[in-house]
Amino acid sequence: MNKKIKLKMYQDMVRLRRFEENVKDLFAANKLPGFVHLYIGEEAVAVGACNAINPDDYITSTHRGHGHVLAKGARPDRMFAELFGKSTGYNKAKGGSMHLAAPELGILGANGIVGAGLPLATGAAMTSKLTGNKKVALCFFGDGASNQGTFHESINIAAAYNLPCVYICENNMYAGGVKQYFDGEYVNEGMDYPRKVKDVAERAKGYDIPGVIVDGNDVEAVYDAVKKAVDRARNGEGPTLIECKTYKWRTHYEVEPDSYRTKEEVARWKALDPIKRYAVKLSDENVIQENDIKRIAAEVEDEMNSAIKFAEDSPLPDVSEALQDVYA
Ligand SMILES: Cc1ncc(C[n+]2csc(CCOP(=O)(O)OP(=O)(O)O)c2C)c(N)n1
Ligand SMILES: [Mg+2]
Repeated sequence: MNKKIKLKMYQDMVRLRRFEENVKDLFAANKLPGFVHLYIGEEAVAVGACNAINPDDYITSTHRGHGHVLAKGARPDRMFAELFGKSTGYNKAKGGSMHLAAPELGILGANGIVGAGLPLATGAAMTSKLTGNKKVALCFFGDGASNQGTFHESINIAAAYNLPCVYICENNMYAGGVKQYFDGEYVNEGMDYPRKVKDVAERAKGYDIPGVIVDGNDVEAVYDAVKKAVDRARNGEGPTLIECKTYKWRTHYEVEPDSYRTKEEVARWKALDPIKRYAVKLSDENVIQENDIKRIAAEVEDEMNSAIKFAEDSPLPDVSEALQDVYA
């Protein structure tokens, strides 16, 4: 991996983190309508994965989607505008946080329906196969979504037709407040957990496709696994299921009480901060110096401040537009 990609991935993770820290503060200040689910702590997954594909490849996302959308190349000013409900947002304020979409960038949408991105990505991969456009679809979804019927139906058809789709499960250990497995020895007695298998990747066996487990807080490990799966998909060898073990630092959605997990558990995962870990690794490799870290932080600060200003200064949509671009 060359130095340029490493530096870009570091900067991208800082951009995702600062975008969302700003969303957190703006939401707390009552400046954003609706709900927000934050991705803080999981940045290595979106950044590692999106740097392993081409700008015109497809992604589908989730209710926790700001990171995927930003990592795939969306502009923070138009993203903030969408969150603020302004007419300059990617979807003229009709998408908001959970339905941010930019098809012109291959971003087929964040999605408020758990598991709904899986058939969309599979359909995009089917388009690619039928038209021969050589594009690959990356499908981000959560551990909870892997218990939905859409997961099984989508992977079944993608496997059967060798579709160019890479299924990326972000196992952040919880679906809402429901723990997916005990973070240590796995003992599932009765109804403790909503899944019998410890690892989601295990389910790949049922579809005869590769199932890979990756440290989701290690951006290069994610990049390598996704690159391999993408090359395979582009060569017509079919889909891969990649399970990234990670953790959400904030609670399920902003302002929900964080009552379902211990402070010690959260602290243990915060110590595995994907951004700090990568800064240490890149300094050890002499790829990055202290002044680069400061420069990147300052650049990202400027980018986010002007993006927020753009959103704040933008007009609200006119009431006459209320029924435009509405299909259902
Ligand atoms: C079909 C459907 N069922 C339930 C919900 C309510 N809901 C929203 S997020 C969520 C948990 C999703 O967990 P996971 O897929 O692990 O994603 P995470 O929030 O951990 O990123 C649930 C049950 C929903 N939005 N859609
Ligand atoms: Mg989850």
